Amino acid sequence: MKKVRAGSVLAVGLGLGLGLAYTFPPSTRRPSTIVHLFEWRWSDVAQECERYLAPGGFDGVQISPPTENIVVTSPPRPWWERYQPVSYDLCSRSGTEQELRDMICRCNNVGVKIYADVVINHMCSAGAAAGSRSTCGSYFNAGAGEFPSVPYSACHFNDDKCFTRSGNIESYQDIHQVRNCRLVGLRDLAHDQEHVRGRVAGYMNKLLDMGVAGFRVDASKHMWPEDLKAIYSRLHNLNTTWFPEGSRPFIYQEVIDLGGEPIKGSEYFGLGLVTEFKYGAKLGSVIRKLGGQKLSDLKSWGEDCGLMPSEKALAFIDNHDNQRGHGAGGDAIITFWEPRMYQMAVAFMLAHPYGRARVMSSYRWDRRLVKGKDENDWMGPPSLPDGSTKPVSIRSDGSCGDGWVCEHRWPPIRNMVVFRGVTAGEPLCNWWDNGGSQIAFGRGGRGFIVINNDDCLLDVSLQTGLPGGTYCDIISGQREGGGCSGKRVVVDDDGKAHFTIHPSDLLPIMAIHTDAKLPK
Ligand code: QV4
Ligand code: CA
Repeated sequence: MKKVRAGSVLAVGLGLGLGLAYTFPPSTRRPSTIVHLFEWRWSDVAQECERYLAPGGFDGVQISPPTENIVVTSPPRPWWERYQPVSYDLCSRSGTEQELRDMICRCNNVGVKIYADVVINHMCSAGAAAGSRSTCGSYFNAGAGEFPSVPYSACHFNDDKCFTRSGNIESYQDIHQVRNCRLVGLRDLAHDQEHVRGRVAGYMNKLLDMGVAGFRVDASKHMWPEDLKAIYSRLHNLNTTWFPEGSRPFIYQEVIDLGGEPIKGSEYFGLGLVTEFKYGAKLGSVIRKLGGQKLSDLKSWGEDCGLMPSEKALAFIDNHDNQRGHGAGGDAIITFWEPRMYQMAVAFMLAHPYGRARVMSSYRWDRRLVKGKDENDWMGPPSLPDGSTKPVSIRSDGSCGDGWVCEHRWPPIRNMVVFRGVTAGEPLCNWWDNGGSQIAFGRGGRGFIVINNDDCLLDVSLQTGLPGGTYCDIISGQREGGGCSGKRVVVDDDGKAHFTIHPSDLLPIMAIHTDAKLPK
């Protein structure tokens, strides 16, 4: 069961970088935001749950694929080797099975759920040389379809169902190729077979029994919905050490659907949530003002402007693929490399009621753009000379060092996660815009945000819907003790307040909520 989190003092001093201890507001909110701790080691995830994510009101962590994968040496140890399983043994660059088990236990004990990224559509590349260059040392012979540690053999793959010359997916317009042929040469499993369904469900059930609360299902587009349904139907309920009797796994499925293909995300709605890639692509293009788009166009944000139904959507600004040009969204996607626009996009996502929100937490790499393509898009996590992943270091101001970006620790993003929890369930209201790129909206009587993405001053009195009082702006600072470390906003008794945002402000955003209200 989720333990009630009292307000906690964040010992790492996230305040103004002055080493001030930051006190999260009392847990009067419903945690709802997932953070993808991409490539983090299990021991670091466990510490982050205890020291930061629990007091910060995060709902859960998406962890990188925990299964044994091929060790790729050329290029040297790319991040994507983890999307090439060679067994379902639980040892990877993030740690051993015991470390995984320990982390799941520690995170659940403080009420932070774990969602595992599971790669179940395929095994490793058919072109991989036979051997035991794998993270646990298991032998495999991909060319022959032999993965004895599972076990899988040649008959457990779709070779007899794929009719393209290369054996790979050659056209996304052919739904049979997309499901039955190899995604970039990866051995494609035959999920219509009892043995394969049993092994996949067995792997997922082992994680559930360890305490995992759900899954990000990789490459879902490449599996038939009826096969996934058969597999999901075998999944255990969540572990009752931490979850109510009969709780079911929370599933969100990676299906890239920007339109233009016969396979639609809606085919998977009956099975769980679906990643809404249009979210980051469209919001990014609006914030970049591509084609004259402006923030006031977002008044109809949601199903009315072509997104999938909110209750089915896993919303995100960027993910581990498209932040490096691998997934969908192209140049519209905004990432940590452009922090001002990125925080505007994340703040909007966390303030808006649409979907289940996931925040990316990345690492820096030596990006080398040549004709718009990043030659180093393969680079793996910060690592030591022996190839092992570096621990995540936390600086005195609460930020991360050693190449870890920790967007989830950037104060405006951290504070907007709290905003999302405080306003959970509250409807969007009091929308205002200037017809350009200055907008504002409230969330019931609990929160209000103002964004200025125009090149001119925003200086306006607005109806916030909030109770009268003095509030701390949680973008320029936060409530600390009896005061505000950033701007203050006075809401008068009829809910109106005056907002001034200069286009040159560090972040042209202001946000207030009832947990950031000063005592009378
Ligand atoms: C190369 C050639 C192939 C050839 C093959 C032969 O490109 O044409 O057949 O060799 O062996 C890596 C390399 C890729 C290589 C492949 C196999 O980048 O060049 O193929 O390995 O050796 C990640 C990376 C891929 C990576 C893959 C496996 O993005 O670059 O491929 O891991 O290591 C579609 C899908 C969507 C998918 C997205 C990337 O619909 O589901 O493409 N997204 C998910 C994950 C993503 C992951 C995979 C799926 C595969 O988010 O991270 O791909 O698990 O849109
Ligand atoms: Ca497939």
